[in-house]
Amino acid sequence: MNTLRSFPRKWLIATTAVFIASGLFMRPFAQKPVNTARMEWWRDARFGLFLHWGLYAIPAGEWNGQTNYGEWIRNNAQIPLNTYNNFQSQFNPTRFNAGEWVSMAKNAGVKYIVITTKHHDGFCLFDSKFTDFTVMNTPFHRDIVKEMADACHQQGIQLCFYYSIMDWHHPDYLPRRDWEYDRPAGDADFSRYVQYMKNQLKELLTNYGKIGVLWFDGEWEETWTHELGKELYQYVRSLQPGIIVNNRVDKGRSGMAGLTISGDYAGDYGTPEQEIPATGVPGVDWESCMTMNDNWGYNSHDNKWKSAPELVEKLVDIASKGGNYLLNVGPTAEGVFPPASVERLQAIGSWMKVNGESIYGTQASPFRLLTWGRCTQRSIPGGTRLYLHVINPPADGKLLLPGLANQATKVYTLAEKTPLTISRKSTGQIIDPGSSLKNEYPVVIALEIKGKPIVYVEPSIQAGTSIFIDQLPVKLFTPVAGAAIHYTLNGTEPTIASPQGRSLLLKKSSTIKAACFINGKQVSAVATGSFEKVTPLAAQTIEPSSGGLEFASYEGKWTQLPDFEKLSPAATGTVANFDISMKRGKDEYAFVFDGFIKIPVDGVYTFYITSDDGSRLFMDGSLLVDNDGLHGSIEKSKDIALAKGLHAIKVSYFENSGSDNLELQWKGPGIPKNKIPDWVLFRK
Ligand code: FHN
Repeated sequence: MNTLRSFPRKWLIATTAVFIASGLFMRPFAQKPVNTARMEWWRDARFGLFLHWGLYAIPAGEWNGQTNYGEWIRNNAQIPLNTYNNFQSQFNPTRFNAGEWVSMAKNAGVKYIVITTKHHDGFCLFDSKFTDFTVMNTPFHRDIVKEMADACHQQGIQLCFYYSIMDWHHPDYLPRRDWEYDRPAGDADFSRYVQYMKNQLKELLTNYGKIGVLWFDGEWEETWTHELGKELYQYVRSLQPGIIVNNRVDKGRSGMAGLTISGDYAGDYGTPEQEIPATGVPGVDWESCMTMNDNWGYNSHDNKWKSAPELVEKLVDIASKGGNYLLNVGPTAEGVFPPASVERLQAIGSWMKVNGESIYGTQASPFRLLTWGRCTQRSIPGGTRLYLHVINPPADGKLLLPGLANQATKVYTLAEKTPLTISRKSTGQIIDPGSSLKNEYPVVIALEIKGKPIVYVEPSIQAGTSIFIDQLPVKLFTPVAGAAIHYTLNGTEPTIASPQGRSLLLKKSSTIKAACFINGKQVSAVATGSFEKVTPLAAQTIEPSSGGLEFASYEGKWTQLPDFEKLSPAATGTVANFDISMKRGKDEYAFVFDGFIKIPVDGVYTFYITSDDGSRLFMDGSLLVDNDGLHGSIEKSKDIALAKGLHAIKVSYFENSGSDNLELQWKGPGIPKNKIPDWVLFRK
């Protein structure tokens, strides 16, 4: 039953013309930047397999009784180079079969494979004339990259190369690990190392056929520069002009969030790691790389496996945002995939065999949010096919497509082609999927519509903060040309009789509800925003002795912030700011900073804490921002209303291993977001 015919067609044509002519589509498609035709195969692929394999598979995560290492084992267990090099004489993956690996990937629905040709430890899985630290000088004595290249070519899978800029083995790489007292820099020459990399990249891009992607990594150390990154990008493209290069060739990556910051940074796509962006970014290519358990390299003790349905949901979520999914397997020292990885690849393949068309070659969702799942889309003759991935079936079983204005022509389950019914309501269309939703994996429903999607997205409610002490300006915005926004301030549903406008000034706590109306009819879902008027937290009545903070440092290995009350500090003292540079080692340490911050005027302040690994920010004794956990560099923030004067501020932080950083920023009345300056910090 399709009741769209009751919809005023003349109106629909008029508004459609306005939208398409103005290009003001309610939700932009993932526009493809021109002159990057070479990326089309990669965009259509959507799904790749990451392989982290090397000498680190031999210890398999264990060293001196500790079992939580991965491919960083040489660094994190501080294994001297001469000891680590012994693994080379043990590397003999007799069960390795490139054809089997590629078949498992292909049967899982993977379209490209990224293999670590050289990871940070410097060991090469390929035959190189520029070092002996390769697989050719192991008992295995076979060029693994060559065998992978042949198998990929035979099975129609695009082979791609991971290559680490950081190199803990090459004598010319700098910096050394800060614990490598037995390996001084000596006459190390970094420019000689850069030439070594180029020599190897020429081998990799000359001897193994067409390579799809050069997946650089390890670009974060200070010796690698923006200039070197731009130059290396051009060098790689000169060897294979059609190759794609990720953004880790240069210095523009925004930490683990992975997208490229603005500037002339090289790299064709962003590389979120172990995370998926909250939304897609029209016209921006990106690929989320993720592990199946907690490690990239094989760890025989790591049984924290994500379930197969969870992995499929990540694939669906990523594709609905216009991204690619690079899912990792860490093969064992014998040369096989861990059984748990094999099981998951097979399960994903079963789902992809039936639903792969909802992933491959699709574009991002035209909807801002679907509470019950995700959506992808592809053009079809005369219209568009929307793929609706039902992940959390709604309680009433009805699937609302908020703001969808197009006429539906067909609705059916993708797997069984079972016809379904669709009906219209003022704020969109509703599909009744009947009993077809009961499944642990996403169920895909195909909805075919005429033309390009026209989605009247709900208005966005924009304000600087969610709390205020006096008054708060709020903007109501919609990309829907020709729409009026009607709103209420008391949490009731807006109607055509509700006030209309785009700019508000709140003077009391309010719950704003706003919707788009065209020709007197509501066409979008309702957007909600709550804003609270609060009293600023009173300042502390203390007389600080001097500037700066008190700090206590601790040493130990944690995966979350410890209870510092139960620990004895390794050192204590005073410091001008939240500064971890006086740490004793690069890993396994923690800090607690205590003091007061001088708030210049009554107002709402936003505090930001960025850290790798975990951290917490307390204000006047209460937890304000919780950024705890084992993670890459992540920023979290919170608003708080503070009265003028001194407020107790405390920050706790820990670093487990790998990269480390801690940064405190603030924003407030007349203060743009920036680092908290020394001169507002005081101690007793
Ligand atoms: O340090 C590497 C890590 O070992 C792994 O290769 C990941 C995969 O993207 N990249 C780096 C961490 O960001």
